[in-house]
Amino acid sequence: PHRKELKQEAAVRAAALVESGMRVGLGTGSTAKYAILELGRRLREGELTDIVGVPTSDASDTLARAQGIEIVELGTLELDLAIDGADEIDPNLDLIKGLGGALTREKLVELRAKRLVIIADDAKLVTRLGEKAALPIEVVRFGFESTLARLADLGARGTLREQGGQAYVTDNGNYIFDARFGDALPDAATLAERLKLTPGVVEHGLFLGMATQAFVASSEGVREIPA
Ligand code: DER
Repeated sequence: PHRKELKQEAAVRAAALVESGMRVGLGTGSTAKYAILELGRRLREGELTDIVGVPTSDASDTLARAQGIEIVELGTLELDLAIDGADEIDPNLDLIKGLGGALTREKLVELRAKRLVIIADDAKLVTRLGEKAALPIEVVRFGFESTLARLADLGARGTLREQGGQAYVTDNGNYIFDARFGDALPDAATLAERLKLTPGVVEHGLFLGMATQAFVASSEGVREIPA
């Protein structure tokens, strides 16, 4: 099957965990999109009722509303389940996220979920975070050059994300720096801490100890982690 069907299958498995009455965190990206579409289908076919969604991006907000999902503000809500994609998944279910530009709202929503279900194809599996994907770091626009210099002092090498020849701007009005740390990378937890202590940094794409399970699709089918 093609990558599209793989993503779709993983998304259907995650959406099947949603029960009527649940409060659901709605992820962002091409895989999370399938989960939102599947929730819409289940609602339309009467399999599900009375769910509310908290979207992690303007794009997912628009998509979810179009699917007939009732949208609510995060506020101080506790969510039953959040479903989202990832850029990298390591054996401990630690993640790199943010290639879709929604990392800050994703992290804020997903920290409020009792369960964070990750959906992806097997291309996202790594043995060590940083093997394949850059680490997205959201920075405030004001003085971003000096923030990038502070990140370089931490060993970061990378580029300011662009879109259509302009600097990419997140839903929160910030920029994103896609960073690589090479082998100088301290362990993920240390790096996460150092990034949060860096003035000008809003959030980073290390999602450590947050995911509770993952559905990973490959040509052999959908694998659940933990098994
Ligand atoms: O930006 C994000 O965090 C997305 O979830 C991204 O990491 C996964 O997007 P994809 O499902 O389109 O690969």
